[in-house]
Amino acid sequence: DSRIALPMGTALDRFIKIKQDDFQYASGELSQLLRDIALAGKVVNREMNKAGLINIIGSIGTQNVQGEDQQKLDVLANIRFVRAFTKGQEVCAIISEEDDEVIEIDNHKKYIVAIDPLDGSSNIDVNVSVGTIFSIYRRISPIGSAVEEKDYLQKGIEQVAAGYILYGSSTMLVYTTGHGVNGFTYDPSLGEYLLSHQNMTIPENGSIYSINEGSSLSFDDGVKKYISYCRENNYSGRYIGSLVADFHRNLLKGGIYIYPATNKNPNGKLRLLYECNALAFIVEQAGGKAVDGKKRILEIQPTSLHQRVPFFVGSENMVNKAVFFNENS
Ligand code: P6P
Repeated sequence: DSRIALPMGTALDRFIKIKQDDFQYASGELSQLLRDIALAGKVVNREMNKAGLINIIGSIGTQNVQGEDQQKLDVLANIRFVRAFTKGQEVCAIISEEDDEVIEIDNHKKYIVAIDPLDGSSNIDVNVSVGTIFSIYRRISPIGSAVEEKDYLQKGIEQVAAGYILYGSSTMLVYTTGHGVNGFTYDPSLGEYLLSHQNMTIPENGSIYSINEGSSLSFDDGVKKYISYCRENNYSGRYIGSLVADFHRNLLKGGIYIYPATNKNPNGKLRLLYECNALAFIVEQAGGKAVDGKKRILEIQPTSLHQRVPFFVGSENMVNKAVFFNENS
């Protein structure tokens, strides 16, 4: 059984060390940054578990850059992750769903982080799993200079690491540094993430499709035809309404998640920089595929911090079939 109960620190070092020769950067700094993320995830996890008991559920009356009500926990999560990156001293700038502008930390550091601190936060007060999604890039401009647009509008193929934390029936950290995908399950009794899913791969076929069919009338013909194809093949519709939870289940079992263009969201709802690129990197590293309906997500040149893209992600053969219907409609 590949489930090795190794403390993350050891496993993380072990994985980073094994890959040291392939690693372009001082892996110690990247592994430290991943530890900073893991630590912030422990804190958010603790607050999440208390959410039902103390008054941090529900919105605080403010809205984020997306015009979405900010739930108290997503504001708290944003504070925790920004603080972890500031204290961790590895990051020069952060792009967060919760902040309109780039958060500049320290021009003398080399890593850029794009993060959705708590995606699906509207699910918190109904006790449905939510998640943190992050991407890590190496800055292009010289260390010591001011961070520039070219540093934080990099294509997804430039990511040095990406991952998510799923706050579900158990809390899991799943990430890649470009050498496969590994999953760590948090053990609160030890305060450690234990390596529970080594070298995760997504089945190339699946029979689960995840899409909000309430928007069907406004789907493009290609999407409508693909959904009909899923029904004709007796696939199961599974849509939690929380991207990380749907993505994670499909990663383990095989499946496809689609958030296409709709009347309400003509470019889709999900954001390229801190949602789609990270999950696209992970799914490709696990043997799957991620496109905007035609083009590989990781090759899209970002033009703005909070831009949205249509998102088709999951088992390779399922994504290929969806693209086929898109291109032949
Ligand atoms: P809809 C949550 O707000 C989110 O960003 C994803 O986690 C989720 O998959 C999607 O939006 C749900 O959106 O329009 O189907 O309610």
